[in-house]
Amino acid sequence: MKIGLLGLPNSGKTTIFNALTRSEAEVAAYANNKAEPNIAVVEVGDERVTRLSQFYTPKKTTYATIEIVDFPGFSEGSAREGGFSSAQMNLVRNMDAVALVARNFTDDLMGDPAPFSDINTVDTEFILSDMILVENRLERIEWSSRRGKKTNTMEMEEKILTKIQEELNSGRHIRNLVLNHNEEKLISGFQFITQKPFFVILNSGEENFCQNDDLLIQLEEKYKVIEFAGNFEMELAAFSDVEEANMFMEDMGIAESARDRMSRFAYEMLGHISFITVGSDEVRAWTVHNGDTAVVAAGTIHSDLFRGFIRAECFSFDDLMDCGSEKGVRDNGRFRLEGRDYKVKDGDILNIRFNV
Ligand SMILES: Nc1nc2c(ncn2[C@@H]2O[C@H](COP(=O)(O)OP(=O)(O)OP(=O)(O)O)[C@@H](O)[C@H]2O)c(=O)[nH]1
Ligand SMILES: [Mg+2]
Repeated sequence: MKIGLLGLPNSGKTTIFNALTRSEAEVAAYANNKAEPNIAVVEVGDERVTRLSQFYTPKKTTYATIEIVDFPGFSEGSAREGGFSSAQMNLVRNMDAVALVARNFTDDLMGDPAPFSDINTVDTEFILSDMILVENRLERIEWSSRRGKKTNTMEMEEKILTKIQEELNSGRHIRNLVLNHNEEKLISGFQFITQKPFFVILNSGEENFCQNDDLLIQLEEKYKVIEFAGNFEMELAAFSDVEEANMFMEDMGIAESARDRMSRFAYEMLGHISFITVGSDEVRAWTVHNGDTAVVAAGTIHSDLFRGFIRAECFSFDDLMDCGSEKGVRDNGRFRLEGRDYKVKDGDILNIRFNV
């Protein structure tokens, strides 16, 4: 899963990137907006994987991962030519979800925070960038049409793009349109930004963190929101003494690291769940969509397991903890054989039987 951090210059994107990834990318007021994005892969903290690793003592333990991409400031004009480069724009379009970082701290240079209008500025820019794609494509279809080269597919594309154009013109995201499977397929190549899962990271200062109930309620009427104390959490992430860091975190009223909160939030938002494979070689977490079947889950491990799927041997993490051993799981009748259409649940431990 790839999550892109986007927002106005100096909203604290790089600060949050550092807090999430324990990196030390340069944080600076008015850093160069032509800068390359920072990219890092973070492990999704998962207590179950940690416990299973202690249980099976495998050679290797692999947590699920999320890729975080920290983009340069996205402000008025970023969507147009001369703003974000086409390489940067393509990278944005390649994200699975977009996190809009909004400044909620007072800054000497930027003054008092204005998260609503900041979000609006960036959001308008997202809409504009999708509009540009739609218009370009519609123009090309029109061009083909004039030369008598308009295909049936183009005709269908034109219909759906016109619908999308209306939605964008009214300031709404493509995500809100109800599209059928065919329409989804026709437009998937565009990778529209406003079609992606989208949430706001409210980047609060140390002085006002956790005191923004009214603001959060207002924001949550329109957006999914998670609050971070970016600067504070970046400093915490750099602590080598975990206990000391935990003490500071507690004082601030933060229950979990920024990375753990973000992972949980993103999984819930994107409807992702984890299943786990265990053994003496490796204990490993895998990510699938809630509702995915056993055969799809098998396919995330390897295409051979998808092709040759026979059945899934299955029990849950809780079953194992309750019964104390795999034998205990069997003796208590909790060991299951599931077919290809079984809907995988969060925390399932699967062993795929296959034959190719
Ligand atoms: N007080 C306070 N300052 C912060 C916080 N987060 C970031 N800053 C400051 O804001 C400035 C910009 O932070 P960055 O993280 O570089 O912001 P950015 O969004 O990555 O900026 P660009 O990459 O230039 O768009 C720096 O001076 C930070 O120290 C915060 O939570 N509280
Ligand atoms: Mg930055």
